Amino acid sequence: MPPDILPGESDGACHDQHGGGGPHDGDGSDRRRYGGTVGRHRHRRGPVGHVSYEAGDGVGGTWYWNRYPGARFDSESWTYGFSFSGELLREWDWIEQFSGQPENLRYCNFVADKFDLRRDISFGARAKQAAWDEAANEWEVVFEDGRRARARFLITAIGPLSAPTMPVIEGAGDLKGGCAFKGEAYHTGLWPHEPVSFAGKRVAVIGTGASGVQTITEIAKTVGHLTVFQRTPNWCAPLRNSRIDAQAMSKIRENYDEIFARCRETYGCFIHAADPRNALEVPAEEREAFYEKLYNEPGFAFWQGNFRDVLLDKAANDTMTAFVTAKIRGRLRDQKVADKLIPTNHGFGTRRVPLESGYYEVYNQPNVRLVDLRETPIERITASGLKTSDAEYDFDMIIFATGFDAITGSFDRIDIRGRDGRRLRDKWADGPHTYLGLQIEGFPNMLTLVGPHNAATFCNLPRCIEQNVEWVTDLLEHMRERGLTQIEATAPAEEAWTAHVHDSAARLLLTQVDSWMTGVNKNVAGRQKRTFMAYAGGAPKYRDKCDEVAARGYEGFALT
Ligand code: NA7
Repeated sequence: MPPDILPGESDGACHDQHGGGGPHDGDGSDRRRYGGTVGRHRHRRGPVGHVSYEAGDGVGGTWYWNRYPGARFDSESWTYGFSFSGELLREWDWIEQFSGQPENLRYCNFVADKFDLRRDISFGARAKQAAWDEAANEWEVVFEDGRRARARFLITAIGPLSAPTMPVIEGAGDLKGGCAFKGEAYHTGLWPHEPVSFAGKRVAVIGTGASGVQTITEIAKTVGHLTVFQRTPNWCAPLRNSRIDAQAMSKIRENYDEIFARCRETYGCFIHAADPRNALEVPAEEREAFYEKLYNEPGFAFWQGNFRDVLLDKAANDTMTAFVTAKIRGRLRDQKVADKLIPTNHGFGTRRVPLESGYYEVYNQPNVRLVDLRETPIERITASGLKTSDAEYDFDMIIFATGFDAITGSFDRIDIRGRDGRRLRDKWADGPHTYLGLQIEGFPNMLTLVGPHNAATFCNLPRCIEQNVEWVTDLLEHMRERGLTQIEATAPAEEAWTAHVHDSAARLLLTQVDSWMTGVNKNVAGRQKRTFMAYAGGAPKYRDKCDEVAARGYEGFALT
């Protein structure tokens, strides 16, 4: 007998692979102690037998792959950890407000050890194909190394930002190799496990998204000479990280219930809730004072805790953007460099905001140079460095911080075939079509944790992943109790949800800007057009909708 649940290849975050019905602490006192929020979560191994397949050689997902210097949370650590186990919350101490990658990976390993998860995970298994076998009512998954697995349910936990992309530049090669450069070359999302030294080296970084900003800031501390190649500047805001001492940690621990309850109520499950006022209704002086206060607060306070309309209304956004512009100018000695670093084609917060710890000051260093690729594009990567339209550069190392084929890329890299051999890639050729971002018509028994059209993509991820996992776990229990063996979204339900996803995004300013959030990746064929791929109605509304669907006996699904 095949196992009933086959979680998919998991190269998303560690929570992607471990949230799924595995961990349990079975301690009733935890539930009492941590009350509603934590008590809601499941304390048991999955409802039926399952095996997990993981592309990496260890747990951690995002925190396994993204080992680049400076990689860390942008969410407060104590809002990002798993909430399902009081015991885990009691045992784990966060040491920084925004924990760094090595500690995050240690956390993922701690969780895997504590709940004995490794015995259910097959590592080094990158899925290549997944096909629905109608006669057997099962999925068959084929992995790159030839392994095969069959299961009644296929649960994908493959991550929204887990398919790295190399730039389409002559000589850059692809992820498998072929780079013309003879020195050290790394992609931030595939960073080596061995230590990398920057001391005395001439280093190039291509890309200034969240990964580039973190990398640049960290390596500038030790690098010989750094050249940053920027195509589109991003608006960044200060992270304001700090240590968490024992006293602060025990306070956090006492407040976990309130913390998770607050996260449940906010748009993206962050600790920061939007201010109920509209920016332009507030007198200018008071508005500036509010911006100043938020700018000095840690994390996404400035982005997510701002006036309710700054991400919706251009005039309101302009006031916020002007405030940040002045801040950036004040941090840079050379205003010509400031001109290059300040975005002019989009307002603050309309792309994913990288949080930084001294990023702008890096450009005040005499050994750091910024090259604006809008003025002088890269023509090709060479054996000794790269050539732009006006100069040749020699380097010891090139770092590609060029991002991911976001949200659907991890699906596209697997040949997924549903009913009658229909390819998912073809079905989604003009953008994803899903029901609740969790299921797809024509692909029975495949459930997509943090899939496209799911609220989880724009979320403090573990919070939304836990919601996805609980919902899927309840669904599987519901089916098992009733002897049901197949679930599939109906076409009308899928159509309605897809339309609703598009409607939910229409009012956001960010839909007017190219970014991974709007499905644009100039390095991937077919990803030049904006296609909104996440649910933008906010996590609370999404959760309510999922609960309502379940309460109505999984309305919109055909269950047989
Ligand atoms: P991002 O945010 O997609 O950033 C990728 C960067 O690489 C961005 O600045 C791109 O410029 C740049 N890029 C990509 N291709 C090229 C080429 N061909 N030439 C020059 N520059 C290029 O990825 P990250 O890894 O930083 O972050 C992804 C998310 O992961 C992040 O938001 C967090 O949520 C976690 P462009 O903007 O396309 O002009």
